[in-house]
Amino acid sequence: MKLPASWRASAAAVIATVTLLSSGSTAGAAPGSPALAAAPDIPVANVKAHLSQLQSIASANGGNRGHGRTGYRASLDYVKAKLDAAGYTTAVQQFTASGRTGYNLIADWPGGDPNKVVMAGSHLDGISSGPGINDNGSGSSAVLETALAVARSGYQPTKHLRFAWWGAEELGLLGSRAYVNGLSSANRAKISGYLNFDMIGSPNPGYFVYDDDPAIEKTFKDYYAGLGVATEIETEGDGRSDHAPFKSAGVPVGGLFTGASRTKTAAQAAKWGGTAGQSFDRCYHSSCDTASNINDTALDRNSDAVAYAVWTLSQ
Ligand code: DTR
Ligand code: CA
Ligand code: ZN
Ligand code: ZN
Repeated sequence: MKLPASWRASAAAVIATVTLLSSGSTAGAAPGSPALAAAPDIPVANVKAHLSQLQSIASANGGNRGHGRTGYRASLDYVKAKLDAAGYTTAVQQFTASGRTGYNLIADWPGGDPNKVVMAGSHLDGISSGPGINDNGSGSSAVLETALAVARSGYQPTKHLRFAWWGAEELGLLGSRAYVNGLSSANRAKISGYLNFDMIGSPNPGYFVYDDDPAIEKTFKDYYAGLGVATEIETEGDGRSDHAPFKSAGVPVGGLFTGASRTKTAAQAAKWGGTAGQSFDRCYHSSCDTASNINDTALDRNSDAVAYAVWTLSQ
């Protein structure tokens, strides 16, 4: 999906322009924060509170948070308000897809080396026929709560932190593709890694790690090894979520996934619990993907994994 020529000059310029027009403080954390900090625990209750808000938003907007519909923009406004209040510099990037206006939300944490940007993102849109809570309120809420934890802790990493919530993923990764296509090659080269979180709270969860960039993969595997939880390589996601445009552009990528419509095997149930012979998420792309379609343990573990990776890869 091509952006207007004026945008292709430099996404940074576009975002900077939009940033100037948007609210959002530029107040960063106090200088002198500890350089090597351990990631905090992410309270799963906070993540679930975001999911509850997204559920309410869907319920108040025709039952969905789909691209081009009021529920999507209300979801973005909810996330943006939290980030603006926490001191992020936010920008809303607009694009058109399938004749409807779509939006990406980009949030920069002030500070860090602008030539070494660590990004964490998730698609905020859902399907048009349901609330999209696991797919992908789960990833969006975990990334939001991690960003808020950065602000709460006053974390000042060596690298620059940027968080993103993508529009129109369900139509073909259109929001993240628009963002990557809009980056100048110089700005693209500044992104040292992109972490993607798409379905990380499946009700019958597996623990899958993307096998793209080895260093990012190891970071996630180290985290789960510390928990004593086995992981498997994610094999069905290539090209199916928002890491794909970044990978195509040469950016190191990684991420986590708890499973969709594939069936959990007996061997997987033996190591992870849950129900063998049943889908990891039997409400995938269904109207039953509601706030009750979440496994809290998986959501908690993966939210903590998001924070662990952001802290580890930004120091
Ligand atoms: N979350 C799905 C895309 C998807 C399906 N399988 C995987 C595996 C790994 C990452 C993403 C996916 C969607 O948005 O439709
Ligand atoms: Ca936690
Ligand atoms: Zn998804
Ligand atoms: Zn989906």
